[in-house]
Amino acid sequence: MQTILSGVQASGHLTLGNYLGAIKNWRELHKDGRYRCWFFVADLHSITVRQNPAELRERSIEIMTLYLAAGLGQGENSIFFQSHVPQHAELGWVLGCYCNLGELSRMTQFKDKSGKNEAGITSGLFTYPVLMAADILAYQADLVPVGADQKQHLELCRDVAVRFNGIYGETFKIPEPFIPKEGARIMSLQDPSMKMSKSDPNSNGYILLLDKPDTIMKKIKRAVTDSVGEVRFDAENPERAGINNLISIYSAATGKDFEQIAHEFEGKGYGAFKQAAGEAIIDVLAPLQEEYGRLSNDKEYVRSVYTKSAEQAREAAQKTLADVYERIGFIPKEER
Ligand code: ATP
Ligand code: LTN
Repeated sequence: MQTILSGVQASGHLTLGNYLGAIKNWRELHKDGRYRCWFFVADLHSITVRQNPAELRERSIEIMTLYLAAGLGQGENSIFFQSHVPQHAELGWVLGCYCNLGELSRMTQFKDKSGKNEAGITSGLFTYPVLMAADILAYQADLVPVGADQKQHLELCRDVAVRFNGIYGETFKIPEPFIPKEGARIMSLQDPSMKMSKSDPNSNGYILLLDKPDTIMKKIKRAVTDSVGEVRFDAENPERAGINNLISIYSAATGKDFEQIAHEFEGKGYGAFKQAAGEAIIDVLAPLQEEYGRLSNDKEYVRSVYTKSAEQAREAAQKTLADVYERIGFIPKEER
């Protein structure tokens, strides 16, 4: 059986980008039944930028509940909080000693985020990809389903794993990214040159998984388009980035390809298309929202899942960590 692992930061409410780029594909891979899956709320990662403690707590539970509402809790999966498994941070320390400053300096997410926040660039924001590598390698993951923005972090993870294996012998499995064909990079509805992000200060830029139907429709109707007025995906023209983004969203939400969509809306203009896109998103999110409502009244169940899962995660990650420590030359602990 192959192993799948992925996580989302607890840095905001989950967006349609997180869903179409990541969680929807986790669910599809999980349903496939061929994988042992580990999904976690990356709370350790989210403090690389300052978080309010009460909000962090609330959002962490919200994300966990959304994972379960998306159906990830069924079967043999483990769904847990990263901070409940100390092995992530321990392995992160080790891997940081096999990763060069130059490699970390090239990470575009670091450049983007530190550019926005020059006053408070922490070393945690800089070494974030090392912790992410530890998350993945601790479970010997084969496949990591993420959006396109995480591809570079995954390459770094692979490089560090190959380097470590080169020095100490086969220790880590080398993971592959799984990036979806449609939905891998959903852009902001207000500025289609930026990715849709849960930490965007402009709430019209994103659709949240828990947005009400009328809010979703309003945000889609306000989405930036152009004056061409033709519903056809046109990668060549940067002015069409807004409509291209809406077409990608519609495609990921309905499974229709770009040609079918162009045909469906031939001669119909943006008004009719936006109405259909809004409805498609509302339809995709409705079952998730309904299940979320049910599970948020069943806190005991949610707690039981993440508690049991963290135990399984600690056990699996400890196996890798013990092997790593031994190979490095640390003295084994006497277990009493
Ligand atoms: P932040 O804005 O705090 O950086 P984020 O919304 O970018 O957060 P992450 O926690 O960094 O979210 O991402 C979780 C997962 O969702 C990752 O796999 C990421 O690739 C995917 N993802 C995030 N935003 C998008 C997007 N706009 N389109 C497609 N996938 C996305
Ligand atoms: N860096 C990811 C979140 C994340 C992750 C991971 C994804 C943390 N650890 C391990 C996949 C595997 C992000 O989306 N910003």
